[in-house]
Amino acid sequence: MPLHPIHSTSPMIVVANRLPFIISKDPENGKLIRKQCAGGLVTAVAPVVVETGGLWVGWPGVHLEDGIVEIPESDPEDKSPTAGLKSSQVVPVDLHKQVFDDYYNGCCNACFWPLFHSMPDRAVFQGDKWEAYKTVNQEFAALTVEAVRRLKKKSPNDVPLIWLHDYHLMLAANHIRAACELEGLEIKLAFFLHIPFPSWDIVRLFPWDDELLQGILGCDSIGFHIEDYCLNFIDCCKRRLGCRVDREYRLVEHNMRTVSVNHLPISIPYDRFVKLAESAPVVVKNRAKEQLLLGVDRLDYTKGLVHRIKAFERLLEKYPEHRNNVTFLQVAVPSRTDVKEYQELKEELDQLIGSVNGKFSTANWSPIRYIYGCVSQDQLAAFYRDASVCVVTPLRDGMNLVAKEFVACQTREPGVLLLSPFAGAGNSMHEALLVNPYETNEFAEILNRALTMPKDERELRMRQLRRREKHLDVNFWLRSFLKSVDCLADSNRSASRILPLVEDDFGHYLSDYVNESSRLALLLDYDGTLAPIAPHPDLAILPSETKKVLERLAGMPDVNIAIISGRSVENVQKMIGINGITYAGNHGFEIQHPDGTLFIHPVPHEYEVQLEVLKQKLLEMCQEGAWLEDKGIVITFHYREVPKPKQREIMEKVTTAFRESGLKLHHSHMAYEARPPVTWNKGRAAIHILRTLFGVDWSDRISTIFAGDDKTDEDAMRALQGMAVTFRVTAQTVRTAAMHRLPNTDAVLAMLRWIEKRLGSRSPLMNGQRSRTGSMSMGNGQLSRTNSISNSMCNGPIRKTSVTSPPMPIPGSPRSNSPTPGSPRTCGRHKIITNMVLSDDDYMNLLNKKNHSPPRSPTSIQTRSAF
Ligand code: ADQ
Repeated sequence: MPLHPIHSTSPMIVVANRLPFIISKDPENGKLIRKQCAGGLVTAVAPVVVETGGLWVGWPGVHLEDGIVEIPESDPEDKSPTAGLKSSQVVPVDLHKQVFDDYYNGCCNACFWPLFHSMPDRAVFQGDKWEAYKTVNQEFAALTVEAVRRLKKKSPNDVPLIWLHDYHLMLAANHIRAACELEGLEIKLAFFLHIPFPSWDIVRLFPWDDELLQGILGCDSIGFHIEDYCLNFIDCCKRRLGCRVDREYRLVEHNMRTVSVNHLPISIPYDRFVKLAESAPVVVKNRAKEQLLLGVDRLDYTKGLVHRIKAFERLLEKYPEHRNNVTFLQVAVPSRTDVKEYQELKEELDQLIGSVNGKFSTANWSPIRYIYGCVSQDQLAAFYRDASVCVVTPLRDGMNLVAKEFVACQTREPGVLLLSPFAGAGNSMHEALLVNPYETNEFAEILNRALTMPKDERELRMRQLRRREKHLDVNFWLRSFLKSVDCLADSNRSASRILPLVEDDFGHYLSDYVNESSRLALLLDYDGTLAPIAPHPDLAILPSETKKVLERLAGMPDVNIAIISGRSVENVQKMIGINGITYAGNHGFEIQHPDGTLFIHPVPHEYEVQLEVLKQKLLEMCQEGAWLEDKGIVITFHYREVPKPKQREIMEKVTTAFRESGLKLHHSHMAYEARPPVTWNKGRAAIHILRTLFGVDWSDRISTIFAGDDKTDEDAMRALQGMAVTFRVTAQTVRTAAMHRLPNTDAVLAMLRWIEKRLGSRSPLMNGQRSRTGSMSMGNGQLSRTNSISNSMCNGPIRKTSVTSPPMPIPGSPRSNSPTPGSPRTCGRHKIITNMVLSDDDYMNLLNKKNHSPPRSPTSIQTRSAF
């Protein structure tokens, strides 16, 4: 138990890959027994779980053929920190052997371990292993929710604190959160990473980085060892996910929640190590003048063992006076011994040690003593106590506890700590001699310096190191963690929240891109972007304030607004009701320009026939609140209002109807949609609109902003990548190609207001007339045709048109019947252009033009407000 017990105000559920002890079968009677494993984490955290009546969820360390029936109670003689943990407080996660192997070895060890240690060449990215990782995380999550239910049943008023540990469980949080929200179970969710969190340059190599980051963001509070890792994480959230962040207060906004990111340097049970060192018998019998260099590591390629032995070899070459007088004792714990890479590392190390020993050994002295195995805590403490120099030189390490254990055990003649700056510990243990393990010569020099350091300097350095580690021990770490999640019994902490997004905040996103002289194209989705989502499309009303700002913007010179919606063009126009802007309906299949030009993308005749059949079938299914929205060439079947228990049945029926009619089913917000089977979407429609309005070189001259909330908007975000600033309005865990995320429609309004203010000095257009549409330099014949029919037409309200497009052949169909391209048709007061589809070459050329690039996310440190 810690000397000063730490009280948590919440019962704690620890979720880690491993249980805090190892379960194995007693070879004599076949009964399950607990074996201790006394790491720092277990020592610090297990007492809190015991004290708060919490639970520990984890894998027991063995696959038991007949499944785990019951976790054994601890031995009455057990004095370890987990002794008080009753079997009823342990939730074992029993996983299928193959799935576990894919998750643990295939994903955690073969991918995350090297990647997070900034060794991407060693990382293996495999989709099936990632799937196994997801499955196992879900399994852990399900058992954690079960644990929450158990605690809630016992004491309904408690809010359990769930603490997820390490890179094995980066996706569990959102599953836990979703299940608990559904059942109304209040919880606190925290995560701690024991390894480094690398920079964006490394994280972006992981093919599913967005899922990973959003998985971690499922927690309320995230902990890393050092500040650098916190800033790396925040940077990734900003650059990969487009989240709002506050670097100064270490906050990230995601799904309308503020997630706090804390640097919590882990440490050791300092006093326990001091006691061990004071009582441990001498195990290394040195000669009077002999000095002991010590290395203690898991045998892992991140620990820099090969580099260390090479530096020692260089020391003996350069400073022969150390021969016969200095011994290097390397203790290496076997680790991941079934993995080829680790077997190869062991072979390399064996050979290197053999070669150095062969080169320098004498009859009475060998330069390197090598223990490949675990040593007892007593023995370890004695090594630490009696070593002259401890060499802690990982190539990369989250923290490294060995450095701290050595310092704690230095109870006699003070030694020297050599520390790599690439270990988290290098960040705070300033009095250690820092050494870059990659610089063999320099390394040898520093080894020599450590071995010859005068006593007064050693004393001074060690005293400072010990003072700090005593104060910042593992209990301090635990207290800091509990404080960061507002669960420390004897302390108050006012949680920080990211300030709500306000108008001025858009300066960070847009001020480099939009200024008073910009020609601005504003491309906006309607539902969920301008108007809040409602139970029925007719109820999704444009807020009056948004309408007013849009009207004023539409009246400004050099501002063009286009609304690109999944509604029919007539309907979206009716919902918005502003003149002088472009309306694109049916995901851009119909585009109505303010000058009256109506573009309708041609659709195959077969599609129209199939659609008619499907329509009839779907109409028959319009029961129990389901209804069909007929938008012409697109139809949408809504089932939002269908009672929950009936939804699955109706979804199956609809899916069958789509399959039978041969049409592709598109899923949107609680609805299914049939769309023409042509390569046209909001992205191509957006480019089409921009090209029509501004000419083929629009991206050189126009500042373009796109905002949308839906999956269909992603097509536009992708198409406009590098040519526009894009926003995804979402409060969900979604993958997006947008540069930034906005939480809701209010944020879109704030953006419009900011733009209005920015362009405020412009005078409004007279009579809503836009002269420039016709005066653009034209890219090709098609465009000049569009623009030649511009100003004189359709200034009044636009009439509903019932235009059917000419049949377009399905490629390969015997009914192929190409329409005559090029000639605009007239229908009422509207010109209808049917051949405005960009060729793929044109389209690619356009995408490749990036001269007029929108600004990338700023990376400078921000203060108060979040970016
Ligand atoms: P590890 O990579 O395991 O931990 P480290 O922090 O050095 O690295 O901890 C190793 C532990 O193993 C120490 O407590 C040490 O005493 C013990 N140990 C090493 N060799 C031993 C031996 N031969 N016999 C017995 N015990 C031995 C991960 C991260 C680290 C981070 C910790 C804690 O990689 O960076 O410091 O988690 O968060």
